[in-house]
Amino acid sequence: MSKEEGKWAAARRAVQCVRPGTVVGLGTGSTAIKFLELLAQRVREEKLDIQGLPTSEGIAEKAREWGVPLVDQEVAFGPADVCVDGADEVDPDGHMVKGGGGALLREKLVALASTRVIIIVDESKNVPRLGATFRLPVEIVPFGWRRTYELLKQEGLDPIIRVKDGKRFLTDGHHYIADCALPEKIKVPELARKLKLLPGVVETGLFVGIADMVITGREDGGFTEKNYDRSRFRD
Ligand code: A5P
Repeated sequence: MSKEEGKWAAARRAVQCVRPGTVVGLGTGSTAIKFLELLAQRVREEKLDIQGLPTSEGIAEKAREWGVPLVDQEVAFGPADVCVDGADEVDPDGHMVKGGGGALLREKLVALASTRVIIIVDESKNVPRLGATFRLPVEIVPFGWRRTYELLKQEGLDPIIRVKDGKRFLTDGHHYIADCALPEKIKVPELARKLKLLPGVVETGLFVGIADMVITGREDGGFTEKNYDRSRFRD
């Protein structure tokens, strides 16, 4: 029994939601990769006819390795019928922090090009407020990064430029990530909009009103599902 079992339980439920003849958004992270493994199994064993729309180079590579056909993005970018992805935090309104793996930009592009977004998490990801357990990843352009960093600092977000293997972490889009601390009392939709307006900010890991359903897998192998009406958050 572990978090891992919770992730598998959520992934098992999500893979049942995939229908033949559809395009499936493929999320990134340790939970989403479990979903991909199960999806690949269905492709192999049931000859399930789907095409994947990957959210990172890493997940695209795995999909190819496991025999899951991918959409040719030179021809079309989705739309995907369903996108299945993980999250770092989910609040009671279904808003999320994502980007722990650095794939937030592509994850948001694919989620917003999907008819239905299913989020798969273990119980540790459900939090009373965003920022309770995780910093908010903000993707910024390397050019002039110090200025963007200062602007984030002025917002009271205590940014830390992400470092991996002794070097500044680079996303698939060759950008930096500033991991930010979220103050206790924030209005999530307002902050998401405000951060997008800062020069140098490419995207934020705040996913507001994007999840249609959150599947939480439990350590005992069971799961719970919660549905959200995301039309409430469309401008
Ligand atoms: C990747 O950039 C992230 O948004 C992941 O979806 C998120 O970090 C969840 O990852 P795990 O499933 O590994 O916790």
